[in-house]
Amino acid sequence: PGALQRTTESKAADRRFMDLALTLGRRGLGRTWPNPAVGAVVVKDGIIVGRGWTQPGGRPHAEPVALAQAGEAARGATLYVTLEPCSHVGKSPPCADAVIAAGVTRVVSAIEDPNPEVAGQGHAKLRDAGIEVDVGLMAEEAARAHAGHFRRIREHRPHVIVKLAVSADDKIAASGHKTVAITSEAANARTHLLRAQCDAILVGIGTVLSDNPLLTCRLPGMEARSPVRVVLDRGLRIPPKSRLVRSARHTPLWVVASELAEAPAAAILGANGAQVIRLGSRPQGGLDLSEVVRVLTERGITRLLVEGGSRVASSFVAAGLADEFWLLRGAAAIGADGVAALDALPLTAITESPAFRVRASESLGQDTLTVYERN
Ligand code: AOF
Ligand code: ZN
Repeated sequence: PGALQRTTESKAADRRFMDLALTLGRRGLGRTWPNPAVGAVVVKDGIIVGRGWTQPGGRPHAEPVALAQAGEAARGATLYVTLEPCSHVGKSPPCADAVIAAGVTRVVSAIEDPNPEVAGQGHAKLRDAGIEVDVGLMAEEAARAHAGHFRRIREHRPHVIVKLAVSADDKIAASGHKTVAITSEAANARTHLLRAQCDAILVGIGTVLSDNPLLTCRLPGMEARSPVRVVLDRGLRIPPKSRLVRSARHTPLWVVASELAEAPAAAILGANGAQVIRLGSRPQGGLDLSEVVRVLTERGITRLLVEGGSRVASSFVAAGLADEFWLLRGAAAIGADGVAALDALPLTAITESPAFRVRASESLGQDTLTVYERN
């Protein structure tokens, strides 16, 4: 084959291996916080000799896992990695050093790590060691996969996904906030998968009082992948007998309250295994969302799922804190007396906003899922 055809073939191969690295990396979503979920593939003479992804809790990093699997075969091989290999001595030695020591001769890296401790120095270190380094392949996909890490570093807040299930006529409940089933099994399974891929899931106290939700991931075999549950509960009204509190020893529960909330209520929650996080109250009384996302970031949360109710969802949207909006629409209508989807805002604030675009659209049984993404 001619040189041109060879380059076309190797470009396609590079894409295929990076795509695999991205798929492997996504396995860690929701489990690696405060670290990003990175994927890595080691390829020698066109054959995959090592695969790795960031392990639960964020360590080991993806590269040493893939290199260990490759062993001696890493010598002269190419490493595909979804984020720049780290150059800093953190809780583990730098991945860049491990890549050099393993004898890798080419690194294909999707994107630079904005972490100021890395920020290009990982790539530089590899180049200084004589390794060929190509940066930028599938960068957009990688930025999406690492959105939580990027926002945490650059904006000091998590990547926020607001999820809302509405009826065919855009209502979330029957009149009087009576709960009705809106979406089917298939849609519920999809949202439980989303829960597993987020670090924390947040609801308002109103939702807890009306629905008594558990907020765990209940897909078979994935129960251990439930996110941290966060309740915005200024006055500590969460009932000690709620399903959330009763399961707090098993799956973490953080209750965000005002500094003015009563101490005995906090003590009871603490005795049940929940953690109470206290924030200063604003004069108008409500919790300040920018404070809420700040404490969650300090605690390491990079991907936050906001599941309602309509008051909480609309306040995240109004505060400009919604990065993705997952709209599940059921097949049945509730009627004009039902509760509108976004408390203070119409749905069109997102669905017709030039600030958002549709990233994906799929049918789930009778329901439809539309994912909006901030431009
Ligand atoms: C990599 N590969 O798989 C991940 C990276 O505290 P440490 O030592 O675990 O370092 C955390 C930082 O390392 C994190 O903020 C991010 O910049 C990077 N994550 N780097 O080379 C990986 N997860
Ligand atoms: Zn590393």
